Amino acid sequence: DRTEIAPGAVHVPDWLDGDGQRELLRACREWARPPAGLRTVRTPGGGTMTARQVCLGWHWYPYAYARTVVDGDGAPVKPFPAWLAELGRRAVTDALGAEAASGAPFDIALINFYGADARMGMHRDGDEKSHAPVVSLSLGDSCVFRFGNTGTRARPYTDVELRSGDLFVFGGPSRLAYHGVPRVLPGTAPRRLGLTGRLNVTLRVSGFRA
Ligand code: MD5
Ligand code: FE
Repeated sequence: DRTEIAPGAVHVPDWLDGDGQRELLRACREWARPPAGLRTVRTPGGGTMTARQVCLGWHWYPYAYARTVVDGDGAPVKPFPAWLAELGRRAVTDALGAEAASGAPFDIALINFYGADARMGMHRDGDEKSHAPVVSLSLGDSCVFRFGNTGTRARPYTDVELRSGDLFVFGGPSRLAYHGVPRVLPGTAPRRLGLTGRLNVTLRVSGFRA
């Protein structure tokens, strides 16, 4: 089951089965621990993001990447594991085909945790040097994911409900599209997962020199 929302933007519901979701959640809980653990992101304008975040491979802070948590405890960013790169390659292959998955390996993960009231405003992800596809995996509570346009932050939007286990891949002309998470749907997580709130794991190719 695979739906192309826009050219290169593919939603694959239920891509991770229950065991796959539990395994990824377990890893996220390890990554969330200090040092270089889950943190609140402060924007240059003095605001704070409502989704909290932990990074692997490269540390994102608005609006650049570093190797240490420059806006937090200063610790070296946690390594990006080989198994996660393999998972990402499988995801791109399933969504867009083997050719789309043949480039440089994934080397960044941004993991966002959304409580019931967290949101993410419309933005584009332009801080990576590579324009390789981005992989998004959702765990826990469902959310409304808003997919927009490349040239403007404004409407029209396509709203998609993302559920625990869903895969979304943003490639080709959709890589630089505006997108956001206007709301989380509290209490919709699978009971057996044992997660209150929503986790999103994005895998990216930096295009930076090691
Ligand atoms: C989320 N995270 O659900 C989303 C999933 C972020 C972020 O937006 O920046 O951490 S990733 C959605 C995404 C990534 C790259 C491109 C596009 C969407 N897109 O072109 O629509 O927490
Ligand atoms: Fe984004």
